[in-house]
Amino acid sequence: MTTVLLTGFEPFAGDATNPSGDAVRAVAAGWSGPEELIVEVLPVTFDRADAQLRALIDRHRPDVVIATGLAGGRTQVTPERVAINLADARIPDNDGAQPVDRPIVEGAPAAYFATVPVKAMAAAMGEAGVPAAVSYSAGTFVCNHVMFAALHATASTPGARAGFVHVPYASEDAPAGAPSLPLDDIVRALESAVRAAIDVPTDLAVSAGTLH
Ligand code: PCA
Repeated sequence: MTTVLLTGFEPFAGDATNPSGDAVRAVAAGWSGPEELIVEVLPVTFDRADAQLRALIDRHRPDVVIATGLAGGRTQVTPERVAINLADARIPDNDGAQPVDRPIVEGAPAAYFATVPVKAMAAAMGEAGVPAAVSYSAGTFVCNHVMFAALHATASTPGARAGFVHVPYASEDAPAGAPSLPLDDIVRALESAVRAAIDVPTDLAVSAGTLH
């Protein structure tokens, strides 16, 4: 039986909601299998999110891990191509921690590429009618940290895949003037992304690159 771990985040930076946490709960509510879907909402703290994610991976041994988080200001749903081994926090996390220039895992590679098929995921989200594009930076805050931790934890498990999807604000809760998508669209996009991550064995051989 294929097991999928899908995570979102609790609110942070003074926001009342986080669309990633709301969306993964909705994906769980509508999931009809046949794969086993484990859904969890992680705290926005470097240390506790890392520990919780590793414990979930140890306990469930998922075949596919997809973590998700909010990238306020983005206009599209964005599968991330790369996680870097660096924590450099512009704002404190929800425990007040604000690491600067700290490796996530001492001695680990400088970066990991996503092992889920990011181009196929973006294409699947587009086909579901939701604007989507591959992103080449997950930032240096808790989302990048969790993506790096997921890739590090699954690096030596043959066949295991891991990745991260950043979502825009949900229209229902977006700050005035911020780009957003209806929460239903974010939910549909994540369902399509999870499905592609399970079903597509080799990523699309098309460019999803950027000039800057
Ligand atoms: N977004 C933040 C952390 C939690 C979240 O939802 C980030 O992009 O790092």
